[in-house]
Amino acid sequence: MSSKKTLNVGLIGCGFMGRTHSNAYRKVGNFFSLDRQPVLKAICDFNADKAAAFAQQWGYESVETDWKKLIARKDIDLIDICLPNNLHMEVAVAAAKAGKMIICEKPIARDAKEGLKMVKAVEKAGVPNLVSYNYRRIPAVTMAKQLIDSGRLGRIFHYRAKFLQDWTISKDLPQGGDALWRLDVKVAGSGVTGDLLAHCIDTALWLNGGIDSVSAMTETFIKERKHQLTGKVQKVGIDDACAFLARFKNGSLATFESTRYARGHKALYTFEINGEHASIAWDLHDLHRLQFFDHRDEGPLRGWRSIHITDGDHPYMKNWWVPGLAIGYEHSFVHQVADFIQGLTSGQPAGPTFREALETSKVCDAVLASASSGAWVKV
Ligand code: SOE
Repeated sequence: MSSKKTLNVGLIGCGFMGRTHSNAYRKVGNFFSLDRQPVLKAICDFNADKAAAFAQQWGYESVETDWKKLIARKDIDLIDICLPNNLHMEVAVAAAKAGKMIICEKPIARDAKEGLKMVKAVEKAGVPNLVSYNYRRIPAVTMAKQLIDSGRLGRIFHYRAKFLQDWTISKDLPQGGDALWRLDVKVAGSGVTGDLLAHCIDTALWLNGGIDSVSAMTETFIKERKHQLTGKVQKVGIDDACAFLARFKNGSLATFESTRYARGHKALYTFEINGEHASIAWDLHDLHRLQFFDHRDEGPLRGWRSIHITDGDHPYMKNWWVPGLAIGYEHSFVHQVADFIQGLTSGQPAGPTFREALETSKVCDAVLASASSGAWVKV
């Protein structure tokens, strides 16, 4: 048995994200040297059968069906919120008041107004907090951050990002309920803007600094869908697709695009950044590669390099296998937990904290405001 201090986790929500986070808590101590060991103390879900099956599958010690009871438990250090967006604020504010550390799934909340309440609650309570924008922690993306921060690209002129999916094209797909809450505006807050573009915006703010203003357009292609919970055909309130132009505070120009109607694309997140000296490009479908072009490699052999980010001197990689062996999507969540725990130890909190993630929600709000007014909107 390990003599390390424990980090007792109470996770709420047994969906897809509950699985990615649970996997991360289980694996992190095997691969990273940390001074705290996560313990899967309790899983919480409104549905008792679902929670019991999840506890069995992932090795949780106990089950709760009421998140208020979970938060009240003295043996829980960290509340992990893997719930639909409409529940983030209430749960996070209560968890902060109870003095718990919090990891919350993205986006921080349905909008920046709710997000701000969460920021105030965690800052008042002084509890460690993090929003789960996992793509920052894919080694190739972290490497992009290191290259930019080291000045390798020089002045940045352009930022281009896309997140494409195709899973909501069928008009027969209902909205609302279990796995489909992302289609219900009351629950999700928005469609692709808060769900997918939020990832692109988080990465962009991290890599390229703040966004000054945006000009956006959105579309809802299927106007009515049956609601899974009420059984009634109801108006669809989410944005199915969104594209926007942005001006960054550093003077660079950007385009962002997201849709759930790009037939053939399941989760294609890509970005490209063009600087004075060099450009970089990344693609989630080839996530362990970073494309890099350096103008200073002059001569007939100049060209784009495809760097396999799998060596011991690449971010996070020395913790995994031997050089050259790739890792995947789930590892970004393991890195997130490792960084969170290292942040507790060092006193330098891992980001994005709630306050940092609020910036992404402010941009999403500005994008939606611009799409509805047709005007440029300051963030
Ligand atoms: C939506 O399909 C979704 O699961 C998002 O909610 C996630 O944040 C994204 O990483 C993958 O797609």
